[in-house]
Amino acid sequence: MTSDPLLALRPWESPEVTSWGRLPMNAVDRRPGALPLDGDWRFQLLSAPDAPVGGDWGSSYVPGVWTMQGTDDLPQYTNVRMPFPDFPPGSPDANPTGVYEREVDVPTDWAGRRIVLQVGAAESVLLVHVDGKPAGLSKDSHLAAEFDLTDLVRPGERSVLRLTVVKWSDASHIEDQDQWWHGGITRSVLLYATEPLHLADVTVRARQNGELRIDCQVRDTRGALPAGWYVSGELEDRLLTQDREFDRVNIEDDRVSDFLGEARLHATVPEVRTWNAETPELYDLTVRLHHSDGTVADTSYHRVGFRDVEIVGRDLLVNGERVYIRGVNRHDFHPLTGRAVSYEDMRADLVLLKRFGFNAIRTSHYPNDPTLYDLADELGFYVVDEADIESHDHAHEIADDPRYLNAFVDRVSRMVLRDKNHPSIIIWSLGNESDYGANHDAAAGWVRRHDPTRPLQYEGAAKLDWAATDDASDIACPMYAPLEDCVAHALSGRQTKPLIQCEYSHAMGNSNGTLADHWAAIESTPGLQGGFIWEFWDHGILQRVSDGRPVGRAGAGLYDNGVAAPGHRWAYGGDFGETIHDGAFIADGVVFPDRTPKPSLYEHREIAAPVRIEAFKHEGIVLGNHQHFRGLDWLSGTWELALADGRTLTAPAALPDLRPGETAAVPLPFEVPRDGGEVWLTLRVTVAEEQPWAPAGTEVCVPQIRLRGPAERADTVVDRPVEVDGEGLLIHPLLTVAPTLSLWRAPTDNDELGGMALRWRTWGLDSLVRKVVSVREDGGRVTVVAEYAGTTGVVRHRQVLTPVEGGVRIDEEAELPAEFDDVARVGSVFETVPGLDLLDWFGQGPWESYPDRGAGAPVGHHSLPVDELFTPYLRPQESGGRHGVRRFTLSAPDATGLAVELDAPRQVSVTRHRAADLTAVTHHDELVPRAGCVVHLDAAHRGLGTASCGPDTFPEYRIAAGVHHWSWTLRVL
Ligand code: IPT
Repeated sequence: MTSDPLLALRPWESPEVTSWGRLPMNAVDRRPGALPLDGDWRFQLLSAPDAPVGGDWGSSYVPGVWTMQGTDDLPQYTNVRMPFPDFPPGSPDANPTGVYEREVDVPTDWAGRRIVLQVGAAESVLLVHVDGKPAGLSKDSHLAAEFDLTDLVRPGERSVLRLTVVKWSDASHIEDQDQWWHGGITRSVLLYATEPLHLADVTVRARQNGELRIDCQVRDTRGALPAGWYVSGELEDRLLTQDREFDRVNIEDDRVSDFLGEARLHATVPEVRTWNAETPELYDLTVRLHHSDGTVADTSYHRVGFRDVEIVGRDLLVNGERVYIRGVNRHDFHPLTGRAVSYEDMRADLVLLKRFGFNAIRTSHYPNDPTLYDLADELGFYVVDEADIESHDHAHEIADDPRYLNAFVDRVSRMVLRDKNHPSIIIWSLGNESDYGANHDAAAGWVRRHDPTRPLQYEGAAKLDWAATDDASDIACPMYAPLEDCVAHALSGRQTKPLIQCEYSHAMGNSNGTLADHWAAIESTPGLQGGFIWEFWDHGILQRVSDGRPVGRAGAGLYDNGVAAPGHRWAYGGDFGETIHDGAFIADGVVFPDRTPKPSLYEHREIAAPVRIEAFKHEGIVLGNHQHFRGLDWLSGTWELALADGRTLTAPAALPDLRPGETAAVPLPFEVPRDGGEVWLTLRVTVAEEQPWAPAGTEVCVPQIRLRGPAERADTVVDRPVEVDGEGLLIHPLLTVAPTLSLWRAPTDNDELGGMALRWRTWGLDSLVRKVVSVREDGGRVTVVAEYAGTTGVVRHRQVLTPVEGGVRIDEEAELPAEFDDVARVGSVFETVPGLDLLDWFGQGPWESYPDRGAGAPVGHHSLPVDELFTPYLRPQESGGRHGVRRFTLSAPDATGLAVELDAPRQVSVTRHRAADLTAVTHHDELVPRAGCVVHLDAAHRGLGTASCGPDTFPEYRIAAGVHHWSWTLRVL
């Protein structure tokens, strides 16, 4: 038995105990005067919370997790499964417990003041001791805990502060989010002081019509409140001095009991500049608590956004507008720290999201650092603020378990108490993947009473019936629902509430197929309002390959452009020797672990385009403003006309003055040549006036329209034999491997987890055996018939090689038996000699694109070094494709090389890797690039879909059995 009362409670296995000695959560924001306690602390890792603390101290950086700082307790990744077998509320006996200690010199001038310790976040149980005396206890790994240390420290003296952090607990069972497990202190620690008379809470409500209401709670730690205290507010000097209405801001209605003072300030701001995600106007507000003589006792700073959120019928409205929710799920993640994120990190995340057209964030699956919401207010995002509750593995048992009731209400209410003043937060979420039970209803009841100004959502409640009106969700917020189900619901006449998917379009590996189809449906179906892509990050941890350890904070600069430096890799589940793990399922974001955008982000950017080309009409190009609140004045444009002959003409574009929803025709600045093949018009839209998230010149979108279709392809057949070998394979000076049939791609994560890859392997598509049937020569022309045998079927393939001016035309036909329905690709693959390192193409680009993910890649003339075509997905897979390619050249620096012309826009990829090279390895760093190029050109290529978690690609992007034709011409440059 321990004599320490904090340990005697065994709080790590007592879900009823959520805190002891912790101050109530509040939204008071005092900036100056705090004593930061971040930095290196003395540290030791115990094997269990009740193991004795020894004398052997190392050190650990705060904020940070010890799992990334050189201990033997390493990161572990599991999704649904708990990493230990104990049933809730149990935890394993082997329970890493970090003891952090440091001295604190309490400032002399804090004498007589109330002294508060704030621990930003610790996972999962925090115990606080000061000079060996217990000071408090807290749970909830993603909210701050504050403790009143006034009676435990002495101003002018030094105290020893000890923070003990227990990794596994009853709370772990409700923090079973799909991410790495760590242990440590992930947000800043600080000490601050106030007068005993202080602001206990401030609630700001600011409405679209300019009404401002500020409710203050006042307390005095000495007991009864002193007589005569009052509160004042200052909303930007200009308004205070200029606006008579506002001048009267004062205590209008103060109800004072002996120990809890309540005061309300009122004002109406005339001609208020309202807040929305496009124009996030904020007003500085300072709230002051005064002594009776007017001196200031306490101050709280706020940035106020005037806006309304409401649900009317089945629409979620912001300031009366039905806004589209172009959202993403974001975790706190960093490849070097694991979970601790700095202001700069959070800002960089949000800036990037703005640049790629996102306007909403779900804080999956826990409250974020308060700074994130400040940034969302400032940069303009609609936020779904989610409570730290996910009991995925034992969801059903916990949702109704009364022992966890307190924890549910505690976590939800503390989030709301902390974050209620942020205009960016438009919806509260009760958590994630925790089934639905009485504990949720209890938390929902608390929120609805405390903050009736925002809707509440919870996927677990809404999923039972999207139309239910008596559950804990005001929004139908399914995850990964088939698009047709969403559309059917919206058209059913049964819809009662907004339908906004809390997760959709799973971004694992090469993914996000059909995103444009989703948005076409959303924008054309009343009742559908958007959703949140899963997810922002690939959570790859930077790992040294030699010893398998996380590199940690010293790793800055050891990665570039999505790729880890030699000797390093992005670790995913299993890479730290974990036996229980969920592999690469943790690498499912739209950015790489170093925040490099994946190609799918360009797709999203285009889908979210604020200005679009609606049509080409006789009076000109019709442009439309697709924003909700802004004009086009912050944008500028350049027209580009891509001609099939290789030229691109440009001209400045004057964007019309359009209000949201309006369209107007503008004259076409070019003469379109009468003939000469395809003509594509692109409007390159950039930021004209610097935005807080983008300098002038930043590209915003590239809407495009085809002005004329392709010309007939004409080859002149010449009298020259085509050379083939005894197997009927083309002999060509620039090819090291002759063109053969390919039906296989290195499976994407979607192919693997969706079961397609297994089917393809079972059919033997990864190892087709070619057998030549006949080689017939007819003049210079050669016809080769071959059979490609899999394990369950045979494909008959015919290649007609015709000598044409400058090269050879290859007409191909493949007949897929009925069993080979829905294959990865049907096309040709060949390999080139080394040295052809530059790809120039006319087709979609420059980004990687696929049949169901091509909206962000306009048709034009593009050029990239071959080494830059490949996308380094963490687990190697099909990558680097370009859709809609009409022709390309592969050339050496001296402009020699080969040219390919295709019969129709086709999927083409040029990489350094065979499909078999990609499937043979598990991490990108193991790939050895080939010297030549591996070229695929496909008659048909299967869409990407999102089947690793959610719907597969649509039938129109799958490949049917039967006969496929394609034709291409190979020339020497
Ligand atoms: C869903 C989770 O909410 C999310 O955290 C993540 O795991 C995502 O899926 C997949 O990456 S839960 C899933 C079982 C539908």
